[in-house]
Amino acid sequence: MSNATIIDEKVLNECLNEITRALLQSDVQFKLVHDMESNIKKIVNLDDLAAGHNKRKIIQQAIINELCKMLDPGKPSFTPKKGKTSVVMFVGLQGSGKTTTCTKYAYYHQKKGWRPALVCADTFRAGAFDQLKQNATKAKIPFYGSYTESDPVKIAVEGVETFKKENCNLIIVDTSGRHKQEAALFEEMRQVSEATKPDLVIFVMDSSIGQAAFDQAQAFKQCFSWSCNCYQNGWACKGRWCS
Ligand SMILES: Nc1nc2c(ncn2[C@@H]2O[C@H](COP(=O)(O)OP(=O)(O)OP(=O)(O)O)[C@@H](O)[C@H]2O)c(=O)[nH]1
Ligand SMILES: [Mg+2]
Repeated sequence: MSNATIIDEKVLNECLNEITRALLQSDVQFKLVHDMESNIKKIVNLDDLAAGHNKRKIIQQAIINELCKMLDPGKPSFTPKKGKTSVVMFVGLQGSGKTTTCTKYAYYHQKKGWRPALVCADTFRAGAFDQLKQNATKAKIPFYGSYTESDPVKIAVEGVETFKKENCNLIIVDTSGRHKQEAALFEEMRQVSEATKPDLVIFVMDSSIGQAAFDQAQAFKQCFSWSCNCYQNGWACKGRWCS
């Protein structure tokens, strides 16, 4: 577009095609890309623009707005409340970055004046507690976990209670993962969340998984929002199949 002398329909279409192709190649959902393209075309009406208008700038702004809209959930992000203890639980498949992100989240809030603490409710993977301990020690954040207890729900509850007594106002519960979406993992997440009543559940995933993020996020979300607890073929039913 920078090289074109006249900005017309053809130049705009070429520009949008290039953006569309890049997004589709990066595995962005077709509907999102299609909606973005038609919204930009609706906003940028080249025929109605008077000669004095800077068409390049108008197109550029419309594109930026639409790209940002794709990532905007439309509501403010969660912030812990002053004078209250918030519990935040991290979930995700194995190796998705939960433990690392828990520490970053705690560190970020510590710098902002909160009193965070980390609870290791991962009893599934060997070395999980040592990993959280190392991260927490480095970031100077109190932590709770056990080398011997095998019940994640018990550890989570004990950890939350301990830190509530110690006046921590942001208790972060790290949980275990599995290499795929498994009934056992969802059941464990449901139990930990029922026992600790988190104010926020954060789903962690690798940004390179593309559209699979949608199915994974939805599968985890169903652990927390439906009432039926049975599993069918490894999937949480959550009222979808049972009466
Ligand atoms: N490049 C990159 N690597 C990351 C990031 N977050 C975590 N990792 C790495 O990914 C690997 C797994 O991270 P963990 O935080 O242990 O993941 P997890 O979800 O807690 O894993 P499990 O507890 O086994 O389920 C580690 O080697 C991390 O160093 C990130 O944002 N970028
Ligand atoms: Mg972990």
